[in-house]
Amino acid sequence: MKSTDVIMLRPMMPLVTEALDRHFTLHRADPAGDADRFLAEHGPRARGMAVSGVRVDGALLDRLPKLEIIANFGVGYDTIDAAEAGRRGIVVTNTPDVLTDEVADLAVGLLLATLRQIPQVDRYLRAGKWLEKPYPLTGTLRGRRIGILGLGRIGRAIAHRLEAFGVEIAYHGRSRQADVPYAYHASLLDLARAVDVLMVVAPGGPETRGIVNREVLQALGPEGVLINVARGTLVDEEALIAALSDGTIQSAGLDVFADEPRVPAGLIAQEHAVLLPHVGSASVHTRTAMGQLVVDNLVSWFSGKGPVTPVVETPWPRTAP
Ligand code: 8YV
Repeated sequence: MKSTDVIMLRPMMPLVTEALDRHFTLHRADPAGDADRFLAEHGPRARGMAVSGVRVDGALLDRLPKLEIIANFGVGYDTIDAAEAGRRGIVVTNTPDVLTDEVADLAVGLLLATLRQIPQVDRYLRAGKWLEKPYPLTGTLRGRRIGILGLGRIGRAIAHRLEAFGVEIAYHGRSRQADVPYAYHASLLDLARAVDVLMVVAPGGPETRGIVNREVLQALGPEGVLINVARGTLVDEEALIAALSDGTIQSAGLDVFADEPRVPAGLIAQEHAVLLPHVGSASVHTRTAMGQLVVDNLVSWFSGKGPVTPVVETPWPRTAP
């Protein structure tokens, strides 16, 4: 395996880099260097690629004629054209399961932080304002109806946690799921009408771009709270800024943004919103497990044992087209 060429277009965590360096001939692009030259030099021989947040489309794949596998760091792989990879016989892998609990924990934490204004209350104390008067009373989770957009692995883990809080839970996704006790709504708009918290946990990509739009926010209503731990692209950020500014909804807790790490000034200006820098999976424990799964996928593949966690677009064993 050591003679197998693997490329890395952007820096990844040391665990991944060091392990890939041990197992393969790893070529790492210099972030300050000439990407085009790197691809011209190493692209023709690369059989494996480890990626994190790199856009992988047909034009890039054209430069990687020997590529067999793309190992993505992250469960979401909306930056990768996996269907195109599949057409070319390239396997794409992601890092499911190992981050489910971490992201679900963070989502619940973000919900509570948003409703009870935990960051704002902390800022209040530090500014010495408690000496003047108590912090004003906040909103609550009590009596809330929670709508989950995307009842996949993470959505289910969030719902499972929320059951313990004694709140009503409903969901919307591509299809009704027979094995859950939560109310299903066939459209996102119907779900938004039926709840006052919308938790976004669905995948990014062209199919879901901007689906949380002005109409959905209006349906959520003046008590409404939007929580997003999935991808910023699902939310029409301009519509959200307007909805937060004019009271169409009450508040938002966001871990993800459409153009990370750039966050619109219109969102930063919303004192009552809670904004996090995409940290859903960002604990040492979970990022280590994710990094290890990236390595395991590449090692397994080049040992002839197939991918560990292939994505649905590139199933393994391969199914006939
Ligand atoms: C990743 C994520 O850590 O898994 C995902 O889809 O969004 C995060 O958990 C992130 O993509 C890596 O930067």
